Amino acid sequence: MSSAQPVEFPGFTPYPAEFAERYRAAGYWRGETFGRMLRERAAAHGERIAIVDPSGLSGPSAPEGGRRWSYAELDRRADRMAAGLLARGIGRGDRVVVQLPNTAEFFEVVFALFRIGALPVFALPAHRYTEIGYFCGFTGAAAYVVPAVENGFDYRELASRVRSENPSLRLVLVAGEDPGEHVRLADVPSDGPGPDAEPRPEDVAFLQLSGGSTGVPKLIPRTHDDYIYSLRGSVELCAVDEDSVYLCALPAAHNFPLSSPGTLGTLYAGGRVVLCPQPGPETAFPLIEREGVTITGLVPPLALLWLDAAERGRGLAGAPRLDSLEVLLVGGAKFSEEAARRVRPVLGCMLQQVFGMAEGLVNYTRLDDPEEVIVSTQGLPISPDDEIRVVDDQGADLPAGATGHLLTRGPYTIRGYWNAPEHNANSFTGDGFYRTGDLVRRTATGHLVVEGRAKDQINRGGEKVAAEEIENHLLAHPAVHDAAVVSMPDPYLGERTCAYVVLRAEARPTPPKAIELKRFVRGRGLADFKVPDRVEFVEAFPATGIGKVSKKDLRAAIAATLRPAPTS
Ligand code: AMP
Ligand code: DBH
Repeated sequence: MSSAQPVEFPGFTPYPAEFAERYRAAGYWRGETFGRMLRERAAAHGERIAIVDPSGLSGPSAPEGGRRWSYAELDRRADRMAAGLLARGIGRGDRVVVQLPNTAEFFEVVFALFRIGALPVFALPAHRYTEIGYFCGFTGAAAYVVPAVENGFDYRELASRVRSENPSLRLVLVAGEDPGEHVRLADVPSDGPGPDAEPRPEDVAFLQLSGGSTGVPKLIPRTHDDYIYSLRGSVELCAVDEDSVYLCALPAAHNFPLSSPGTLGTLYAGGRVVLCPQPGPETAFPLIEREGVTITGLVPPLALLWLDAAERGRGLAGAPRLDSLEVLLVGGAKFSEEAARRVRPVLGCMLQQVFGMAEGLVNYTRLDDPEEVIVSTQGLPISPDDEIRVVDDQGADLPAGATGHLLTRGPYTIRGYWNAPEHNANSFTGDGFYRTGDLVRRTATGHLVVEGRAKDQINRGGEKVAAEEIENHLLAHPAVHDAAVVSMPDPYLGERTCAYVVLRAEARPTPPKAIELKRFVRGRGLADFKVPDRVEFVEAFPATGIGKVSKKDLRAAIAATLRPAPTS
């Protein structure tokens, strides 16, 4: 098989040639691709288990304890799936929206697409009509892969609706026994010919999603070269090797469990991935014991749940033993120092904080950092060539210790969102630094501490909500004149969403109830985590000096409302 001719991928901002050369010369980009990576692992590890899937998607014939695919089997399945997809007209450069739960099929499909050079678009199981319709429309997706029914939601119906509205969508594949009017994923694999050319390492391998801060989610093009470098770096810093067993408890498509070091990092290292169908301790703990899990990653609210459950279970007869667990990664949102200190004594493993973003840059505390550093910072970048700038509002560089805007550029950080010239003008500096929207401070050792956020986003325990997106949905309600969505403090999730609403004059005599507005937003077919947690009606918004809505004042107002009244 030859390396393919370049395929035009309009809308992609490549790394400038001098940077690409530098990253290759430094040995970061080694010309690897995901397709070849799996082939090489299958040659090296053959019968070793790559993926354990304890879930029920596999039907009644599933062996006890679920399915176990060796590297050789995953490799073979990816080939057969690739051939089947090709036969059904999915080709190089095509976009395929993949919305699968934590099941083995996710990897079969994704590696098949990597081999073809088709691009997975990594949707989350929580996404609904609004998001999926947008992904399919904006990317001109050729196919959409879903489970049948998961957590009571029928994805086949969603697929039918999205398909009827998107002429580009030629194929809907259903991972389940009853595909409805669509095609059963299990009927796709074939022994036909594979792709006649391999994707190139510098090609875009997939589109990841941005948590975003604007009305429209942005798509993040990641190349084989750059992403595999971030895997290699992560694997080294998290000490993942052939003996590692990674529990994927968060949704597999999210960048954190995918790559930090995540499932793909673990497969890169020749280790074993155990898929956890639900992230709660009642499901995860028994799996940790049974499968000898050594490493996993959690967002802070889940880490708190695990800590509490482990504390309750300690010493109880029959409580699952977590002795095999060596490293717990926590990231996605700020992990409080207080909770961080509990990890080692309660779970008996190392804590590794991770501060990352789907756009690229990932920071880890090092396993040999002093305890104080591990509990109080969000780590150091993966690469010596991750350029970090902390700047003030005017863009002037700040010294260590000062809090400012984090800008970054490096060997695995994108140079632009896909097909978004206007956003790119705001999100990147002229010389290619990504404006993360995070407010950070550097310690004397260079460790980053996340101090806050400048971007207009609510971080709901790791699930990101773009204020503008929800405001737009509220504005579509006939009674709503204006809306401003802000974060409110929450002991469990860190932040929740509060929507401030100004009603139209004509709606004031019979104002809608808060619940009605929430229902309205949910009814627009939005991921559940984006529905406002609280709605407050006001006559007008507080204004800043130049007359913009002062979200700072709104945040202060809701925080004051929620604060318990002083007792003295
Ligand atoms: P996303 O753009 O959805 O990939 O989310 C990335 C964002 O999550 C970062 O820019 C931060 O705002 C936030 N984030 C990720 N990890 C951490 C962490 N360990 N501490 C604080 N914020 C984090
Ligand atoms: O929140 C994130 O997006 C995130 C957190 C930790 C991430 O993308 C990552 C690690 O790679």
